[in-house]
Amino acid sequence: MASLQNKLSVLLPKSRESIARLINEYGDKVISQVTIKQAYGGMRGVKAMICDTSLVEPDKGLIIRGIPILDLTQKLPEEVFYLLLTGELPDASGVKTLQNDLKERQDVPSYVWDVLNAMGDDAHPMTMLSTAILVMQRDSVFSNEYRCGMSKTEYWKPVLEDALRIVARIPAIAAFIYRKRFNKGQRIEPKADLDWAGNFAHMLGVNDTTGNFADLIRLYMVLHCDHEGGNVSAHACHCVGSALSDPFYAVSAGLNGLSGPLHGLANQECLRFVLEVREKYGGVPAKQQIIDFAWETLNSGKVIPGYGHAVLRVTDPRFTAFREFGLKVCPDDEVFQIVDLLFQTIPDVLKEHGHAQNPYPNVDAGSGSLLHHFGITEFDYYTVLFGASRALGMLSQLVLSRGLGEAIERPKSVRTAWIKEIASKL
Ligand code: AMX
Repeated sequence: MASLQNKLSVLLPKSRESIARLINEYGDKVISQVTIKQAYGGMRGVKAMICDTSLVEPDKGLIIRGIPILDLTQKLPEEVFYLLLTGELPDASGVKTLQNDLKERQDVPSYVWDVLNAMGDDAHPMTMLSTAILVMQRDSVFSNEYRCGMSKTEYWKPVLEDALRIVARIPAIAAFIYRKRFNKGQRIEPKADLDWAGNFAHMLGVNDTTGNFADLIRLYMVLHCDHEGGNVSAHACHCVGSALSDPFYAVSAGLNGLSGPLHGLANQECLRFVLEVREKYGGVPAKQQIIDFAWETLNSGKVIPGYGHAVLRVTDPRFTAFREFGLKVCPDDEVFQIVDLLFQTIPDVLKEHGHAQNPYPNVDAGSGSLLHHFGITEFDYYTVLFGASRALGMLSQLVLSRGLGEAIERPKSVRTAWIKEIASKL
């Protein structure tokens, strides 16, 4: 099977031509409208950007290149990376070629360790991850080749090269951040015979002889890899990349967006909530106690972490995948049992409360309990795992954006006075 580079060399020119024809023929047709509420409300639902890697359907959840995420849970993250980029799952030789491509690029420059070592003991792990990616910008192949001059149709090639370098190195960087920031000991070298996420699990240094932890990291990396183009991290990466800032700048920007508590940082809040329940009731509470605790939380004006979503209106299939993993691997774990009890009770509480448009769990409701089961109890680290996975989606979107020749982003902003004037005339 063709390498990613060869496959995209065939696919991208064809896609570019068909998009040029589409714009030529239908460029003036209207696909969306914007209301005043949307302009102030985070542009929810406004259709004004392109993302071919994945789609989030309110009643189905994440669909990657036409395949529902629950049909991809047995795949390796590198297979899903290939799928995101090309629209096809690789065969065995395609996976091997990609794994070799990543292994050739996995050595992290020593200055990255120096920079991370120089960061304070209180640096947030996400700041460390974003900094590590950004500091490697000096070696960007895209920036270098752009300086030397190249055709616009060739941009995607060095962008793909930078993307492969980031993907190849991110497990070692993320694992180092865990070990350094939480005093877990020396950095662990990767093994030659392991897959990308298997190596990630190995370098984290979790003591597990069953192989279940490596499977959890593989699953985690698949489930968080992409979620359309409009979420904060994907959009930040896309916007920065549209200025032809190289992938190191763009992914670092995306990771900074992921660090917000309404986005990727939410997963650490979820586990905190579950542990609060355990602490309060000295273990797994009765159903009625959980319901009472949920009402106490809501009545004090707080949200129930892990529930609700801006787009989804059903149980997030990624939560379902984590729950199934937990039921198989750690059904007797108290923390997992509380997650399961919350799943059985919170949707009805939120429906009765009547505020949340989606009373069902999102991806963050369950993932922390599984990491906790394997001894990764430092919640501040969880978003780094999310970020390592989301880099696959951000980079796929970036390579395709350059391959399709997308323009620099420049939507028109308007003043409140202008909106008031328009509104007064309606
Ligand atoms: N608990 C209590 N109230 C909730 C709620 C929850 N889990 N989810 C939504 N609501 C409330 C909102 O606060 C809002 O209240 P208001 O009318 O008083 O302002 C109302 O319901 C309507 O909100 P919405 O349209 O249903 O949600 P949204 O699109 O504005 O926000 C989200 C989506 C995820 C930020 C919100 O559901 C939330 O805060 N959930 C808890 C935090 C969380 O789990 N975040 C993870 C998101 C996934 C991710 O990106 N990682």
